[in-house]
Amino acid sequence: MKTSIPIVVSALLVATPLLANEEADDQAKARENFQQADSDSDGRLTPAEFRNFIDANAEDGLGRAGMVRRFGAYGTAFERVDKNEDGVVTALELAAARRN
Ligand SMILES: [Ca+2]
Ligand SMILES: [Ca+2]
Repeated sequence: MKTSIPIVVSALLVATPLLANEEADDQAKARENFQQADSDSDGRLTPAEFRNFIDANAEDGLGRAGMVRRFGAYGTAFERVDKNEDGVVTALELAAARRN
């Protein structure tokens, strides 16, 4: 029964896209973009890292990122997301901003 685990895994991979809604898909992309933009991997985005994050999200057509990029409104977007005004943006702050 060596093959039973790979079969279960591939069945899950096939089923997942049917179960996932578009929003969950976007969130997964945004999470991936966050990790890539977070160049020092400290889980927080500096304004420079945030800019890369927005650009990546804009490429993927996520949320308002395209608009932020078009208008070069990175600073405004950063300030809006950085609720505790500590100069870095966490995944939690981004999640909170998405709900608004
Ligand atoms: Ca960082
Ligand atoms: Ca913050």
